[in-house]
Amino acid sequence: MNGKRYKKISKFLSLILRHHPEQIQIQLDPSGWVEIDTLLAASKAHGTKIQVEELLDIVRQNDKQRFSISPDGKKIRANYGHSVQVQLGYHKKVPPLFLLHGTATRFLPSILIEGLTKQNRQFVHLTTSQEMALQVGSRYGKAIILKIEAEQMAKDGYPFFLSDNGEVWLTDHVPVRYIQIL
Ligand code: HQG
Repeated sequence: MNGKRYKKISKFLSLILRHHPEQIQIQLDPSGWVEIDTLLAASKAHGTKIQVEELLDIVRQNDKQRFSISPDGKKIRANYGHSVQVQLGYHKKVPPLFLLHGTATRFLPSILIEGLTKQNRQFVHLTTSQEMALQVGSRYGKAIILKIEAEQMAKDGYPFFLSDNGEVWLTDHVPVRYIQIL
């Protein structure tokens, strides 16, 4: 297995399937899916040649299960992280008592005023994994973990969705009163 190449392709797929399908002149359907054949042909035409077996292997082995293949095996989509408008069709689900959000200390002043907002994405992303929260926060600077009173939020009527990777929780906005600094 070529780890470096797989990581590069995974990043490419995230870019195309979450943010900029137009960069290789493809369109996602309203639920974020695209035909694998269409994706691979367009990728090739734009200089990124990926074999179908390789794509399937990357989806299977992906450390964060970022992508799904449709049940008929013909389409692919990203499981979370979108900035493009898609209807993922996830059902509301009661979250665990607490969820975590990794961020950078420099964002704290603003977060403590506005709460967690989705920025460029369609949702605020939360996790149960301390390790993942740390890693996610450190992408933007000195990492800090916020503990979110998720179950209470759900009781108060805020919807939560669990992405198809089984690990990333999605919600629209986390008001300040549900946020604790770990
Ligand atoms: C911060 C990764 C100022 C927020 C992860 C974050 C995730 C605020 C940044 C997924 C704020 C947005 C998404 C406010 C939130 N004021 N800053 N009011 N509210 N922020 O990248 O959650 O590896 O859009 O704390 O695992 O970091 O790509 O979101 O620091 O699941 O698959 O604004 O991406 O997955 O950053 O990451 P992002 P995120 P992948």
